Amino acid sequence: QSYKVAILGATGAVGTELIELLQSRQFPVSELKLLASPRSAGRTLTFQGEELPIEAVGENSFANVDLVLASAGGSISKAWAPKAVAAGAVVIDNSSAFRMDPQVPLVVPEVNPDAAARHQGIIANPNCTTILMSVAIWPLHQIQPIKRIVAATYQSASGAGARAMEEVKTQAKAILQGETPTSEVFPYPLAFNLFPHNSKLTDQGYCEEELKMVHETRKIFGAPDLRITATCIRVPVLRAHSEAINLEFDAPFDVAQARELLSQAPGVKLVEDWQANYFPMPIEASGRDEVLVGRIRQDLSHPCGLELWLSGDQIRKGAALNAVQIAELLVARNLLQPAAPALAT
Ligand code: 2RA
Repeated sequence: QSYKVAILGATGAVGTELIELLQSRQFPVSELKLLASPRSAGRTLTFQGEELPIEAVGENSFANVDLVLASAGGSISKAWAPKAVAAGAVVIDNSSAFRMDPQVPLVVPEVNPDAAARHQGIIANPNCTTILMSVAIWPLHQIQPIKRIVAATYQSASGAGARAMEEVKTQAKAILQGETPTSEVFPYPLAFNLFPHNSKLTDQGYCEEELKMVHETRKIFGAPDLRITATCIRVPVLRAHSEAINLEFDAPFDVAQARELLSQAPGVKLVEDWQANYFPMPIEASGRDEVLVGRIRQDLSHPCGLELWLSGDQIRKGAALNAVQIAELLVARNLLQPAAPALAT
């Protein structure tokens, strides 16, 4: 069985990673459509050795398409995902547009794969920080329900797209040459600097990025009362997010047991060499599928607290890989039916 797949947002950092992953993971693609904004139309991208044209997304873009992988921002997903579903496609959406819609499953395959079966045409890919944290803490939550999470994130420029990655490099060069860096993507220079995530602030004093971790984690875990707080910081790193996570349980969680669980957890690679003071770093997480987890230790301020540190590739497991793994899950569970071939007229 193979599927006609469309990538909406094919020219973005996540879109190009989706193309690479469909190829490297040998997803059964019978035909690939590359959809983007009109300004990208006409360019080509290579898939399985073939130069494919990038088309401007339009009313007929989804005819006979079985699966759409969307990563072009919330407004594009809102405009086109319902039309793709109406045309018979299943949409895996990387934007935040539908994540909290009760009819839309929010899925991390290592955590809540069964939720995918409840889709009614759209499945939402969680925010990158939520995916990376969920993969790392779910194995612990299964042993002892987590009562409270305190997260601090160190988010790479890639979360704001390919232009942001280029900008931080240009800024660094300018500073090293004694010039004043300029900023377009971010309101402030990121090179040799850091600042609270500049997503919209709410009246609770939290930004939208922080509230995504709160609400999305509760939905994925099916734990509406899970207490979570987050502080999200943009840091001058290219493409991997890191997170300092503090977990509180009802009873003490044995550190050795936590380490053992995470050493075998799906999607996790334990990175800990205490003698060498060697732990997860974004430069080592970049380009990898796994979430690197380490520095697992007893919280010395609370007998039922546990601390851990993680780094994960924001573009890969934080977005494109998780979406492709959801697609693989749909295929494995027969939840993706290829469109009936159009009857010859
Ligand atoms: C960010 N998670 O890092 C958001 C969007 N990818 O900015």
